[in-house]
Amino acid sequence: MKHIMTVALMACVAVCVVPGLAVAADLLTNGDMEIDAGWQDWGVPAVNALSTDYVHGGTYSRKVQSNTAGVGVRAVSFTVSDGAIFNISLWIYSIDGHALTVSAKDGDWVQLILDNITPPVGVWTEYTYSNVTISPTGGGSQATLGVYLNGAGTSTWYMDDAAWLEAAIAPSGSEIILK
Ligand SMILES: [Ca+2]
Repeated sequence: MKHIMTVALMACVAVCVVPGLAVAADLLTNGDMEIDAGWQDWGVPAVNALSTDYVHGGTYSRKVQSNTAGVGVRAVSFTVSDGAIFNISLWIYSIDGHALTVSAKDGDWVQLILDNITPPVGVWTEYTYSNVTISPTGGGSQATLGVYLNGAGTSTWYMDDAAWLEAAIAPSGSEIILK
């Protein structure tokens, strides 16, 4: 037991007190879609609601129905820092396989991600974007992540387990001090 505690303490010395070692923190509000908050209309979708129809994790997902190109839902705006690097991901379940667009904006509302996808029907699919870098002046409070209908038509889809995480930045050797 003493040995285990010593190892744990050493791990904490190495990880917990090293300045600059990034710990991933999700900047999205309600990324797991478990409550009715954090996701607002982008345009005027027919449906933007908490749902239990199809769920990736937990009890709820967010149901979206859009009948208009460019219309869907997005995360309530949040703040990112200049030059920050993020790993962004979300899960989508499509009822009809209609083309959608995954879009992310930086803190100045400049496009970060613009990914036109054709989600498969009836299966949860993860979309991941690694090492997405905010420009040296791209910080600000308008960052968002959203999904909208790509092109004319109508589509119903579900979203769950979205995350906007600080990318872990490996410290240089000189920053690690083991005692
Ligand atoms: Ca969920």
